[in-house]
Amino acid sequence: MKAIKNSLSAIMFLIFLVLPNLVSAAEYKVNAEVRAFKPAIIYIQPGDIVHFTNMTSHNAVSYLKPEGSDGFGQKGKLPGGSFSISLSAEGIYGYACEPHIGFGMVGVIVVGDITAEDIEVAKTKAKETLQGPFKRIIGKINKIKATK
Ligand SMILES: [Cu+2]
Repeated sequence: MKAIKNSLSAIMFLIFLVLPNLVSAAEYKVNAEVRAFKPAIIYIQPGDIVHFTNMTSHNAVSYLKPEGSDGFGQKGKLPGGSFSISLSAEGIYGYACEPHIGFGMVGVIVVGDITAEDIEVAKTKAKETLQGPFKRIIGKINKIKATK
């Protein structure tokens, strides 16, 4: 009984440690519609959570990511019904649904504050690195706005 009480105390203590982080993380939803992500562009803060829903026949793989970030998604894999990500590195993430890239099913997640120069840098990088239909991500980057 004492052991249980001690572990409960330990768990409660951990919850209090973690709680402030949980509370401050905002949550966003990106739904995969027929051939598009809705909303296709979102602005979030580091540590916020993005839920991708209705992903049964879709995936979301980052093809453009900030320096030092691993990005998200696994090339060639469908994640299943839904999945969630949390991004800590600030910057511009451009992603695509691989099965529907031909239809322009792409999106952008902006993490933290970005300047007009950050957008230009991302655009240049996108033009240099994206191949074929994945260049459609550039069209979405053209629509994002500087936040500082
Ligand atoms: Cu798709």
